[in-house]
Amino acid sequence: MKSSTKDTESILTREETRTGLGPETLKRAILNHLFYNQGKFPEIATRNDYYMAMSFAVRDRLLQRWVASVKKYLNADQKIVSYLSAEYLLGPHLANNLINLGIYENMEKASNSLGMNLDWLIAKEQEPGLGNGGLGRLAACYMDSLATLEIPAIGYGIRYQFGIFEQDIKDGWQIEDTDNWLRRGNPWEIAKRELGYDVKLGGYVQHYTDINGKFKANWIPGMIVKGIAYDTPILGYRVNTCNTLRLWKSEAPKSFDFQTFNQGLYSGAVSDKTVCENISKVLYPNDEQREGKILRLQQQYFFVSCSLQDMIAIHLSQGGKIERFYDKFVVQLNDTHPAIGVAEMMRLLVDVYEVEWDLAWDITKKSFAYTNHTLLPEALETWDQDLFQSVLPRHLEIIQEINRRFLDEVTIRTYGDQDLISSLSIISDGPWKKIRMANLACAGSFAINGVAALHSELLKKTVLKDWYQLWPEKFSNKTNGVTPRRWMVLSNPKLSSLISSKIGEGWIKNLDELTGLEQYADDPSFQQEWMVVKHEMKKDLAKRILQRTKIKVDPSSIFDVHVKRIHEYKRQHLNILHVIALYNRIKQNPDAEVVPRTFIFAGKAAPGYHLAKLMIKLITSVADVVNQDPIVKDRIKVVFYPNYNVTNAQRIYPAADVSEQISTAGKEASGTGNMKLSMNGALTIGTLDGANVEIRDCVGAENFFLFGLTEEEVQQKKSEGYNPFDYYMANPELKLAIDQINSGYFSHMNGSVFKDLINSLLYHDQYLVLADFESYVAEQERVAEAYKDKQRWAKMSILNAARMGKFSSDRSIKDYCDDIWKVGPSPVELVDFHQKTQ
Ligand code: NTF
Repeated sequence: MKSSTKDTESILTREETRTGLGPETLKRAILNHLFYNQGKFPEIATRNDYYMAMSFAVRDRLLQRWVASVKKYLNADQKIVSYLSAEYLLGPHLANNLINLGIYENMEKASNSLGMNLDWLIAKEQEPGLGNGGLGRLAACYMDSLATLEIPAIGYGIRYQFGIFEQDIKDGWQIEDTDNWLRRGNPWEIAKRELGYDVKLGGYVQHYTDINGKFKANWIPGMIVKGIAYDTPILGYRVNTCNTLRLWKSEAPKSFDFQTFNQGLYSGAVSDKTVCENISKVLYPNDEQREGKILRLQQQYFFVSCSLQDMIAIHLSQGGKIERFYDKFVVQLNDTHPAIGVAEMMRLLVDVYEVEWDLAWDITKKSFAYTNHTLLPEALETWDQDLFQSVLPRHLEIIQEINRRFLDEVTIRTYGDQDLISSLSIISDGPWKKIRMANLACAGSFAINGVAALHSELLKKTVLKDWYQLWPEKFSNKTNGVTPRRWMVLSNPKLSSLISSKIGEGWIKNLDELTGLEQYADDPSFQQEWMVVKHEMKKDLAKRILQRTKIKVDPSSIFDVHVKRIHEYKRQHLNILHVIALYNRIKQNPDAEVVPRTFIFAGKAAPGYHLAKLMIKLITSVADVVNQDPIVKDRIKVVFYPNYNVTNAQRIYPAADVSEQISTAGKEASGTGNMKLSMNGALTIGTLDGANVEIRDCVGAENFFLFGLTEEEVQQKKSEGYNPFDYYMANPELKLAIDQINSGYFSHMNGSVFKDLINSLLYHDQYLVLADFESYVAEQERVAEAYKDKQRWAKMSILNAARMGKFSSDRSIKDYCDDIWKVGPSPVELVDFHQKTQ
């Protein structure tokens, strides 16, 4: 029945009442949620109640767009990008969604009229820390860009009950606390209780021949876990596209095993439930370090199996044929963590859908693409074959069969080259066989990419050399990027407004437009405005530093920022050795001219990584001495800002003058903090590593502080037999610094505290800290010199931001879409649901 004009009007008013974006409507929506969802009223509502009510109000607006997007994807024969990642380091949703919806100001008005401060409410959110570092944060930036570019996409992952631990510092040491982020509920997720998949684990495989004489496998599991979907809508910037992040929670198929219960074995029945729930309980806190534990393999298989079952269900429900799975989905593997998907896809096709092996392998290879994120050998995942078999007995058989056929092909192509065959084999030979996940990913994917130009080149020369030799056409580079929505608009609103006042707002969606700022780089009044904003942000950070660490820092000093996971290859110890050298210069000559500097460190160490934890203790110990020494007269300060996470990163980047990107060349695959800092006007001091190389190319060598050995020089030095002790003996400043640490100068005369760290530097130094020390210190002098010239510094800072267009994750995602996924935008129209349901 056609509705009359009057009806349509009332429908529209109703829609406006429900999901309108004006301040009055938003205010009413908040109150409605407060009353009818939470049973609270203003007199008794807590700040958290208001945060929840506001989030629900925002979520309603997301859902309106989400439903329209999902409908479109179900109907259109549009391909969907499926991003498989064990980690998503999302950061808080509320403010981000306000920005993407374009209602930040309106919401501010709404909350003011309720007597609430929007910033307070935003600060109430417990951020979902479902990732360790760069890899997880990249997945989050990519979800933002996929939606903003209107690309149909689903992100699949694990709904960890406990994300990355919270870090505290006690007596200078890192203390870990569990991250109970769901404690107060999560307004951003929608549990799809009815949407679940069974996942088998353990047990054994029976083989039989069916009535048609076909050879069949029947996997009898040791246990079955249920994966329940929890969906989080991910809205793009000022578009209607709202994609899905689908995270799986593990549960027991039935909450009680009544048979066991009736026999009086209550604890047995409950422990089954516990075992199942354990799978999605906690994120492994290791960055760049594989964890060969059963639970980790179970986690990986669990989420990948649920996700593939889900994709197949979606495809078939739309009338798709299983043989044409790859027309509907392209599956991107975010590192090897989801690489078991290759074997699981084969199992589903062959065992469940009865597809012939060759066809199944063809379908699989057309569906998967693999991104490598590291060259570090300790991060390349392998599984002990025995352990693997105990968890996934059927997959072991499948991998053996994939490998047998695959090596046959290699043998033919290489005329039986034994070295190649054994390096490409998915299962290593030798007495302790291992399943090599990178090899499984490479064999099962049609595309393989690295995450920065240098990294992709090194992949081809080192870890994946033999793969490149045989399948060069699979390889490409996709340099990482970051979303300017979160990392500029949201975290640095003042700088963003200043930029927009000059060049309009187009840069937010098209970051290349930042080049429009170049014409103002020499303009003294713009320089002045730029530096005023920077100073404001430094004052804000100084306040927080004082609150959090009780250390008073001077916002006029250089804010020299080294924030990232703590790892030897990232070389926080190189930085602190420079701090000690500066300190000694002041001690030796108290009147020496020193450009005041605040060294700001932040980052978590993996709980089991002894040397990384010692590095934190060293930083805090040096801080204790330097910050208090009257001779220093506050000219240098050292701060370790605890609990580095997305929320804290958003506060630190805008205040940074100097960005420390000082990894040993060839070790940092890309880095993404380097991009965020530079976008916010920090100048980089860095090595030719990861994306630093491309950042320097873009911003210009004259706007970048370069030091250190190149990757080739690193290799050369190592092959010549690098001896760190020679460097220690040859450089008096370095020797003094190390001797002081050793003698207990920074640790109440107890030199043994740092023994392991010092020994590792003096006698191994695999990351060439000592070899790079001299060149680092010299370059830091140039940094200080440059900072003295305020105009020059301002110009360099402006040019850094102006030339960062390439490092938007929008550009990265476009590259993936064009070269790998072959998927284009599919704009979404808002639907009037009331009219539809009349
Ligand atoms: C990280 N890799 C790399 O270490 C970073 O350089 C890079 O920026 C990010 O990935 C994102 O690409 C890992 O965390 C892992 F797991 F691969 F080791």
